[in-house]
Amino acid sequence: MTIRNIVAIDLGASSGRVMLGRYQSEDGGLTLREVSRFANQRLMVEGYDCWDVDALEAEIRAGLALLDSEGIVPDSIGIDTWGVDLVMIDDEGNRVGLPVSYRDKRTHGLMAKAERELGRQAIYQRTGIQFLPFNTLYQLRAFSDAHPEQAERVAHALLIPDYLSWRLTGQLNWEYTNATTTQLLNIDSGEWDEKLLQWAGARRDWFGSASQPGKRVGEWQNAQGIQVPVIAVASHDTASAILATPLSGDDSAYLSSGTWSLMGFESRQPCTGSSAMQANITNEGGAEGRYRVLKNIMGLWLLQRVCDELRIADLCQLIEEAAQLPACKSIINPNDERFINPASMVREIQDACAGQSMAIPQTACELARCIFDSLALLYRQVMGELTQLRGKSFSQLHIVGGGSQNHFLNQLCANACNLPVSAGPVEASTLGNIGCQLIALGELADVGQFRQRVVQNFPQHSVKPYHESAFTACWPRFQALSQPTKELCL
Ligand code: ADP
Ligand code: LRH
Repeated sequence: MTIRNIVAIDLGASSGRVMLGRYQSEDGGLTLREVSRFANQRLMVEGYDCWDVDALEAEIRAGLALLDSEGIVPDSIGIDTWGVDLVMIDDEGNRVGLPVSYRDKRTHGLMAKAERELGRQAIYQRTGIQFLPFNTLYQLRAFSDAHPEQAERVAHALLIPDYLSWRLTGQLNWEYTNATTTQLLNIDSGEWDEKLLQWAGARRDWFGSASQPGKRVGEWQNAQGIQVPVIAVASHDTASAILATPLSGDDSAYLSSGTWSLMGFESRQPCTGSSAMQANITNEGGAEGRYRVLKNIMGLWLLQRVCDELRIADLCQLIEEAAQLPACKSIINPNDERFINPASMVREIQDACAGQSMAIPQTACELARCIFDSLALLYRQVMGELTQLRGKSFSQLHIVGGGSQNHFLNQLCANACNLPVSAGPVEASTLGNIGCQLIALGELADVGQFRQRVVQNFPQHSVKPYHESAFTACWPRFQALSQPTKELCL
């Protein structure tokens, strides 16, 4: 029996984990074991909202050391994380500036400035990437405007997974799927776009050419001096999640549900026409030349913040209580930019409801119900945009990620979109990370074969839609509400 031990380091915006995948070549059996799990917390440094990349690195090394202490030598290691954020280093390998988070306000106004100076259509045609105010394009401009003396010292700009794999191996790499999230990669050439880099105040030599997922970047050395290959997987967590989503054909859509909800479909061709731009649909890079045609929805971030503020420890009970409440008493547009990082999410939701003369949610479960109904309505809206773009309806929606454990929200989503839902796998990003390594090691032929292994080893939960009259009744109101609000993506 040949067993492969594959380590996936999977960092989401809310938590990170070191996971061990054990794959049996003969029967295709795949199991997952959580080696360690840790919170990913942002902290204020010098007035900036930052990631604690040193703490994350320490957690990664601790997880690898745990495996070491068990005598497990991995066949390979892969790292995936959230997109768009980066770390700068000088030519001696010291960090330059701070690892600022995409939630920081430093990019305020810069997306509008770029549109004025370069043209919205020109930026979209060059990149095919949605307009999000925190894209790396705007983050780099914020950095170079505020700290020109630091920009002078930069030798390399590394996205978070590339930074962490450099810390483990000493080798530089710029992985393609995550590079596309920057809005700096030219969609036609696959190279960094000189004009956009120039606008951002970034030098071309800060970046190397983007590498396709599956490249062996270097080696990490364990305590016994054994060299373990580090593979640059589809290092954008959403790319990894989609890689592990068992899409059952061209008519399947996906919803990667975590801090963010990423709803879309897979395509061999990008969708960069005017209706795609109008709807702010993105074309992020996927494995094997596929595009992830999708839209960002602000997702369970709203709930995470409410739970933190109200110190809710039992999420399952909160969901259960929210499910008992009447539907659609208060609704908001979750993509309103006011929810990106408000001082208080509870107050922001209450103010948004008051501003629309709606019932003001007071308790944690009323707030949760408002978030769930509003997300479901936004899912319906985005599903409509995707359907229109494709010119063909979908027959199924796959919900993956931590949020797929929320059976109540899965049901609301099925009802709102009027589509059968298949929920799971929960650890989709981790699995996609492992899948890419198995392909790189020659254990599996391609993504299609890996998805068969996902179906074989990780059961999914089916949800049938039923008619929800409250959604039908408040749909016009939601549409009216989401028109004039300042959308994160518009
Ligand atoms: P990220 O990768 O962005 O950090 P995850 O995919 O880990 O996010 O998903 C985190 C979300 O999953 C949480 O915000 C929470 O709403 C949801 N979640 C986690 N565990 C459960 C659970 N047992 N039941 C329902 N929802 C859950
Ligand atoms: C989800 C995610 C998403 C990005 C956002 C920054 O974790 O990677 O795909 O848009 O974080």
